[in-house]
Amino acid sequence: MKESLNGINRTRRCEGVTINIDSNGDGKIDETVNSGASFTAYDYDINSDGTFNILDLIIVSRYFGKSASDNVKADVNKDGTIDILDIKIVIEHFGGIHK
Ligand SMILES: [Ca+2]
Ligand SMILES: [Ca+2]
Repeated sequence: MKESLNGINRTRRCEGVTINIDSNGDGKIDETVNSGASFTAYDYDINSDGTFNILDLIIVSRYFGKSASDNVKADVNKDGTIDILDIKIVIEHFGGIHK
């Protein structure tokens, strides 16, 4: 398990993420979302245990599609919705630690 984690990109860049959405599968981009947000390490340690791992990912996944009012920490990029952008941020920091 540890070896497989070594292959994960552990970049700590804290810039927004851009996702193109083709909701009807016609090959045309219907919507482009750019969070444009900046983050602190604390923001994506959802369970506040000092590490970024599957437990944080599970929490965000559990609230997928819900609003920030359901779990303010799971809305990692603070855009009001818990969605793929928040999961992406947690994955980008997967395996990291902070103090
Ligand atoms: Ca954590
Ligand atoms: Ca969000």
